[in-house]
Amino acid sequence: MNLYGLLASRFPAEGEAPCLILPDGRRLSYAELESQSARYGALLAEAGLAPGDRVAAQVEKSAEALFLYLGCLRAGCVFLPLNPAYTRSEVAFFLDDARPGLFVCAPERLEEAQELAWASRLPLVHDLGARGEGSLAAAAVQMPETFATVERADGDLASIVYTSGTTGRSKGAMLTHRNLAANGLVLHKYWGFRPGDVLLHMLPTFHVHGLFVATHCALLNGSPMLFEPKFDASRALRLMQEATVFMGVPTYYVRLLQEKGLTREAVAHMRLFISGSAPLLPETFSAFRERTGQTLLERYGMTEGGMFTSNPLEGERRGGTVGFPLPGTDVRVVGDDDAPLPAGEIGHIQVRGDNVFAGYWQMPEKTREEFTPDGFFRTGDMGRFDSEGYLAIIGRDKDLIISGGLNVYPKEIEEAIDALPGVAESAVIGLPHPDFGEAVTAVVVRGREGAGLTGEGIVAALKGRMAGFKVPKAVHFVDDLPRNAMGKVQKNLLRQRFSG
Ligand code: MLC
Ligand code: AMP
Repeated sequence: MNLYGLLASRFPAEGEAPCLILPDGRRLSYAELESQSARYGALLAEAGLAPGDRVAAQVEKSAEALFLYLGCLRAGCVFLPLNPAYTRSEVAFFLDDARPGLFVCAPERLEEAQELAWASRLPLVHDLGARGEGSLAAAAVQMPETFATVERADGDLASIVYTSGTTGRSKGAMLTHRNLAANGLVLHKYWGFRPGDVLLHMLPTFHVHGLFVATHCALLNGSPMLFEPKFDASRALRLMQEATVFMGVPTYYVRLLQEKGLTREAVAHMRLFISGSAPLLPETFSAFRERTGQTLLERYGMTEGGMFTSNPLEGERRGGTVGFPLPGTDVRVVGDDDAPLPAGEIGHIQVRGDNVFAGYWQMPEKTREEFTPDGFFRTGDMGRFDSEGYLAIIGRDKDLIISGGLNVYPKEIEEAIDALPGVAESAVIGLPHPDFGEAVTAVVVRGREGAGLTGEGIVAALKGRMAGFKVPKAVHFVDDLPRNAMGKVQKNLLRQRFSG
């Protein structure tokens, strides 16, 4: 079934029920969500986009951006969200790889978008601003308020979300209508969504966490969302007076804890705080409980399949763990031979289920490598089940840094640094950071012409070439990189040397 059809089947009978409550005071009802998403669906169809065609959107979070996502589902198109922080060259790669039938950009980047579209021979560009301005919304207004949602089979694609690749190039994770529906239904039930819930939505909508996990739960519940453009700790505290559920990455909780106003009284209206996308430090878990009397519910997931495990709503939410496999998801911890390990032993985490993605866009080889013969996806995370079935994430066997909930693949940054004049070689590592959890850190060896090279110079050279969250927060210089007998850089030694 079309995922939109499933969501709409849960919308409140009372069409005037609020769906989006925006910072400027606008309140958009579920009836408006239906009519607006119809307009966007009709616009895509009229523009000649067929089911299966991709729609790339690099836009700020807004009600209109959500209409576009839902309109895309309704027209059977495949939604491809892109972080607004991505630079021209990063976007060029995604457009070239996914070949969307429509690229929606921010108004201030329209000229750049048109150049990119021309270079990649894309047929259509529109712009959409944070306040709903731009040619896309202007065209949608002209469209009818009703649109027959296109039928889709379970295995048809609903979205492609790019995740960085270990080779430095991103891979597009193909998510089907079934993947998203299955995960949405399970989370809605597991986290006990109920009448009266109000979701405080401060996550970005270019990723799985904000776009699917948070939004689908609210829509399946017919609940209002306080739909905020970005996370702001003091504003979050104010809005929690009206909300019941909040979802965030650990950085949000670290920042909330810095607010003097975070007290039991301030969060008395809230019933549930969920954390994920990066490791939650035990001290954050404990401090939050001490200050608020509320226990964070930590869950674990990935772009390639939404959520895999969760701490329980009822029963003990155990700090330092990500809880139990969700209903419908098989989760196993295996050795190097893919054979399951007993509880207590550390191994590779693998997952299987209706939520697990259909593969990487146009990468059949890579897709095959990442699945076992019996259909489990290799997450690249290392973990251990305890005797009661709680899973703890122990580390990663992929070279990945997670900074403020955003993934950075060191290889991509190393390639960019190595290409700078005066650099012989580099290694990029993640070091503990009080706000972002991990901070991207570069360790650089100067080359023959590198006497004048400085950390500031390297940072300045990288800015503008890559999204800001990938740019190293610190640069250290060394004479040589430590290597093992195989010639591989020993990043653990660098982490030991430079942390603290
Ligand atoms: C922004 N900056 C970051 C950063 N975000 N640096 C490191 N890590 C980050 N995550 C940099 C900018 O480049 C800029 O640098 C400066 O910080 C200020 O930018 P900003 O946009 O004003 O920052 P801020 O609003 O404070 O954003 C930080 C943040 C945000 C943590 C609130 O990144 C965020 O909302 N992260 C959540 C991401 C997320 O949704 N992840 C889920 C992925 S899904 P300069 O130098 O230019 O000033 C997933 C699956 C799952 O992982 O399990 O959920
Ligand atoms: P992404 O590719 O952005 O979806 O990031 C997915 C990765 O985030 C996972 O493979 C994990 O490494 C990490 N992750 C998500 N949730 C958690 C969590 N609760 N604890 C530790 N790591 C997590």
